[in-house]
Amino acid sequence: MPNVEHFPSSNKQASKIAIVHLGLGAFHRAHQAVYLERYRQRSNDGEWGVCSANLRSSVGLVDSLRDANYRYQVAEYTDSDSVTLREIGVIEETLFSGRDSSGNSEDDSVDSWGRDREAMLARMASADTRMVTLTVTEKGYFLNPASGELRVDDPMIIGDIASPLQPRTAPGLIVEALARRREAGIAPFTVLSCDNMPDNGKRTRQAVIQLAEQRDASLASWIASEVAFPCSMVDRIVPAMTDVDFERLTALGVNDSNAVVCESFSQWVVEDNFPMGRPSWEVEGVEMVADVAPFETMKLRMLNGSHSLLAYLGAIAGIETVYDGVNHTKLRALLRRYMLEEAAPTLEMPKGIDLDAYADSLLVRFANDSLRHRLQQIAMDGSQKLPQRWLSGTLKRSAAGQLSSCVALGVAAWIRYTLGEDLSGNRYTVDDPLAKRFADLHHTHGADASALVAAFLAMDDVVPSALAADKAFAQSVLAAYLTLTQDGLDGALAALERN
Ligand code: NAI
Ligand code: CS2
Repeated sequence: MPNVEHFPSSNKQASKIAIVHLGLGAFHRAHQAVYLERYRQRSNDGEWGVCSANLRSSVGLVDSLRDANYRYQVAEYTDSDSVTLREIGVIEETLFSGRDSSGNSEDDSVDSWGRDREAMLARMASADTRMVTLTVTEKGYFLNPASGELRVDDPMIIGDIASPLQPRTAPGLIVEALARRREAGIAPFTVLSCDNMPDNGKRTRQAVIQLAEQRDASLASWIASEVAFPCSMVDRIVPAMTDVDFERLTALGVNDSNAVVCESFSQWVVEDNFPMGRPSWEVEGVEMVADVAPFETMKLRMLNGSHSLLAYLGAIAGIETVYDGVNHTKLRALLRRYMLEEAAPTLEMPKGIDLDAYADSLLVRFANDSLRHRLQQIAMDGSQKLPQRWLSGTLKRSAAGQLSSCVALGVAAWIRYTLGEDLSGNRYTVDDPLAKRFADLHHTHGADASALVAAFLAMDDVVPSALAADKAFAQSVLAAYLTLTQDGLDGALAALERN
């Protein structure tokens, strides 16, 4: 039995709702909500209650949190010997605007949406709301991952352009709520993205302004001049809950279907640009800085880049979790090599940041024996993740004439992963907005590895064309793909060691 520390939620009166959060998933419950709960308890500041909403999936969570009077438990594990249980009570309302589907359905008709959409828009347009925060995953911004431009040809965005008063996307809801505020003479809220994207504030701004331009140029220029979109770097490993997690919590006396398990580590670095005010959350360790970019790039390339490397190589080799992967001696060595030789040298960090120590600390976090972080979860949405995790850094190295062999192996594993079948022939679902395109490429080129690799590298909305044109890199991806498919993971890792 681990050592358990309990922190009940405060019994104070409900806080005033000043934050609307879009994307009520596991991460929001275990990160932002925890910072706000701790802040509320320490400061007695009841001004920052949260209305947390889902846009297209997990209606069950929205309703069951409401039924639980918006209280739930977060279990923070240092390791299997030590856990902190926190009750969170900072969420004051939950809403659901969309329809519960796989979340990727492209044929959702406008009519099937809208349960709490008006309530959400009213909440966002209310003068009490000072901040809208987001964790809607990378694909929830509808941006081309390589160029950062709004995907105006996406069916969901087409729908929001055609029916701006009944928006279905996060950018659409923000544009409509801002239009209502402008119309009513209410100052705009601040928009804070907490998703794993480079320049996440700037990208959110791009999505919102480009969508607003489709509707009303003067609204777009009002947003451009009046709305703050600070960038942020968020970090805490919060895996999707499994049956094993719920069983462990039950053994600790926690019977809560809305509970979340996470690591004890947590970090939040935020650009200090909040014209409508913000909680003084720095008392809880939130780092308020002028420029988030170096920290964000470091985390995306080192932590998330390692995660994706493990995810694709591990998933096709039948390895289930990050913990299992990092305990595979050769995979662990690959992660170290990738971080120190191919990620760290691409970073420009402020003085005092020790990237060797950062790499070591990440390997310790990945080896947390209480987290069942499934590689299939991390492998999801690769088309939206790989540009910032691997490819932007690799492009920089390529321009300097340097070959990135670990990334080349990762790209080969990703291509093989998108077949939907591991190296032993076990099938799984490829969860990615481009899954259909991947399937078509495998169908057309499956018998010709060289053509298949070339076709994947030619997807210029994922792979920067200058990198695809680097012959040494393309050759290295092809060689790794052939070794992986012929000699398996061990063969590919042995071949890399010889390089
Ligand atoms: P989750 O699967 O528990 O929740 C995903 C959330 O995104 C749900 O609220 C879902 O409704 C929403 N969503 C998905 N597609 C959407 C779309 N197209 N439009 C609007 N909403 C959409 O995932 P979790 O763990 O909450 O992670 C969400 C995001 O948080 C990640 O993609 C990442 O950017 C960020 N994050 C997660 C971390 C983690 O360890 N779980 C750590 C750091 C950041
Ligand atoms: C992971 C991240 O799911 C993924 O792609 O790499 O969610 C990772 O767990 C977090 O960024 C850690 O902060």
